[in-house]
Amino acid sequence: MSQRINRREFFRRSSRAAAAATAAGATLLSSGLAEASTDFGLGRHGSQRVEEVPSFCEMCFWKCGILGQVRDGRLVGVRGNPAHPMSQGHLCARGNSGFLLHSDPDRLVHPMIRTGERGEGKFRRASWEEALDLIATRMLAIRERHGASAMALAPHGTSSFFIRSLFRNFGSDSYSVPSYGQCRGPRITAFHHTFGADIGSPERLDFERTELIVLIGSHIGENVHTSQVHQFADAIDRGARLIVVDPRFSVAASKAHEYLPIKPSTDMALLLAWLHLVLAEDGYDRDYVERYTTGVDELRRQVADCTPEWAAAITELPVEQIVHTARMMSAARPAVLIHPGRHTTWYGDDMQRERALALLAAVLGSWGRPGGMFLPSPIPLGRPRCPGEIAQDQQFHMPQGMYPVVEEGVPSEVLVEAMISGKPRPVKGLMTYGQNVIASWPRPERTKEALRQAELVAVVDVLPTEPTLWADVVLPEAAYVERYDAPVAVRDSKQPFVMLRRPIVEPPGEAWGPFAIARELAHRLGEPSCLPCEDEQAMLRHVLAPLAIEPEQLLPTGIYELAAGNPYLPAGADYRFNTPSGKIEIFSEPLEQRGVAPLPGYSVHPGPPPGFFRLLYGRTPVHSFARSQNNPLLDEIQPVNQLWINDAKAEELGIADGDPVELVGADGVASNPLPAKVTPGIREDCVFTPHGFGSESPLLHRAYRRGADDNRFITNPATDPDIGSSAMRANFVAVRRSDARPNWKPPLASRRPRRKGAGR
Ligand code: MGD
Ligand code: MGD
Repeated sequence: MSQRINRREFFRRSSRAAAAATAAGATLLSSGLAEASTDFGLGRHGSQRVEEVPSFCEMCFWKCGILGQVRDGRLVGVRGNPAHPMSQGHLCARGNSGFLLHSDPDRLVHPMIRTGERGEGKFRRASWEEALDLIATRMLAIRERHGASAMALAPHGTSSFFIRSLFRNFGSDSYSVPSYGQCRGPRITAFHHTFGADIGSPERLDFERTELIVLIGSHIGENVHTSQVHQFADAIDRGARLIVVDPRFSVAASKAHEYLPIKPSTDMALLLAWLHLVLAEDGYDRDYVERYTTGVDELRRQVADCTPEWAAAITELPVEQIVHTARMMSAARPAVLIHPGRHTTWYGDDMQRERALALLAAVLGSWGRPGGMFLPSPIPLGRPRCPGEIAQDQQFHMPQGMYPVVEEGVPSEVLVEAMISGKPRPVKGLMTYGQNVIASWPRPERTKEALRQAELVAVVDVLPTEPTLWADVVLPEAAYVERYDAPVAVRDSKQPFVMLRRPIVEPPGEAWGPFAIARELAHRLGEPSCLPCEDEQAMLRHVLAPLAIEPEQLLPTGIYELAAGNPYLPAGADYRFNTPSGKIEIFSEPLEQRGVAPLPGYSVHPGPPPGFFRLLYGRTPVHSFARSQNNPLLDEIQPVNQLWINDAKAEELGIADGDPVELVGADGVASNPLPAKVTPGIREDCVFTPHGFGSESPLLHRAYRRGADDNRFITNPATDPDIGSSAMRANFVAVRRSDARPNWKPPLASRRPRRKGAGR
């Protein structure tokens, strides 16, 4: 049994330790890890006493608090940090197992230089000096010949903070982030153009006070963001009602009061009909709309014909259910929490679908109101900027009128095209930094083609995932339990706070932390003043300086809580939204001026041809994207993804539950085998599988070719014309039984021996 301490005791011990350290005049950070870990309280791991070091997780991007457990200098486990205001001591399976990344035998531990062909994954060991010199020499040559923006960056994750600054100092505005282009981009831009603010990450959703939750494709429970899952479950326990719109009977759908098994790709019609009903039946928040919004009359005209009958024919949902759910929202307003979704790049009109969703929240009066969407707290954090950085808003030059309201980076499609054809301007080099561009960008074969032609491919990673195979130079980064990162400010929580990541154990081999990698590369690029902090300690002080707190104050618990702002619109006072009109912009003139529809409208998306299904994908609770499949514990729990297929369709195809099956694309390419989950809980026109399986990297000994890679079949992304994000659900697959021998063992749950008497 591990020793548990309650929250008060936790703080008592931590502050006592911190006080003792301060009294002794200890410079905790400069003397590093040893003091840091002994300074924090002791805990237990099984029967062993361990030191516990607070930090935060990076198995996904929710950043839950962890306590790394160290015994005799070895990392033996982690548990949730009870001081973390959001995760409050809870961790998911990935968070609990993530520490095994430290000892993964496949880890990248030395810099490497390619010896074989691109894609072969053949390397020789190199020194850091040689590897960095090679990257710098080629980057400078590319800049010399083609301009700085011909060197592109594909960053993701907390550690890419410094390299992004360095690239902007180098002069390059070519970067592509999946968190925008393949994830949150549509909602970020839609919410900015409506409320003058994003919904944030974590999403500022008021689960604590809501009366009605509406999930449109958000499969909370399979999509595991620990604190959000808890908040969701608590809200349901408390009696909040739940509407779930999903073509698949998801975990969340199983809790729903109203489940709408919508025809995939038709959510826009449902949203427009809901807007029509809420406005036509006077179910909207008239005072709020008059006071805070502009353009409701134009919206009323826009949705005049979007009757429930019209939407029912498109969505294949009953008219009565569309009407009933609209009335549920009107009755619960403003305490209606319409989840904006997170992976929002679906069908190609995604920015507009998110606008429709935002407008529904606006007319129900939910933005800035209890039970709806709350407001952020401003936290000024420093940034070790490079003095020569180009302006943040400088964007990759796109041809006139192309993706007119893209907000962050270059759409991956544009970058890949630029690497292959040199249009609209040449991109000759790519550095991936914490991003798997082969598993995460659509059309992976085209991405490989771009990598094949590049003058430089540099990969900074912790594991040899697919991009490594294509690298000229591989740099091994210290994993999240082994390094400092820039402190992270969480503004999007009712209790705002800052958290610290620090090393819990030494990195294996010669892996380096991100600050050292960026600094050393900066020197070689002739930018010695870039990242103007001497070392990591100075960096921490610099980032925290605007808050007038010292890094030592974060050491005891890893967390520093800040004064909270008002999460709701101030009653009775005027409020100016950060939009040109100062109001919530229902009709958006700025969009219209950029040639984008100022109000959302319906467009038809082609359906699957005969014999094909629409390929839907999503999350599975115990894995993250394509980054966790090599973890031995998570692999035990879930070694392979399953293919959800409708039972009637499966019968037609002669497929039984558990049979190995293959996906077959329009180009005839078949996937690795994966087990079928035959169920009435999915519509007949689509199949579903969790993303991230079927790695093509033989250097990953567990993950290699285990299960099917959804991304291999995303060959026809319908790029959003407004922001260039990759709509990934516009692809169709056939399904057939597979003759291949399954290369997975049964998942843990089905192997566990039954207890005597169980099930009687
Ligand atoms: P991962 O598969 O997690 O996804 O996109 P990515 O972040 O690219 O790949 C992360 C890479 O970073 C891996 O190579 C991993 O080994 C490496 N890595 C992990 N930790 C570290 C670290 O600490 N430092 C460094 N340097 N490297 C590290 C995710 C993106 O994918 C997102 S956010 C979404 S929502 C989209 N989802 C999605 C989907 O569902 N289906 C398909 N087909 N594509 C998708 N693309 C998007
Ligand atoms: P979506 O892809 O929008 O993801 O999580 P979400 O934002 O919840 O939702 C997938 C659901 O949409 C599925 O249930 C699918 O059946 C349904 N769906 C498919 N097509 C349609 C449609 O046309 N209409 C409707 N209404 N529904 C449809 C993604 C989120 O998950 C993200 S972006 C990240 S970065 C995190 N990643 C992650 C992870 O990798 N692993 C785990 N365990 N949790 C994660 N949480 C986060």
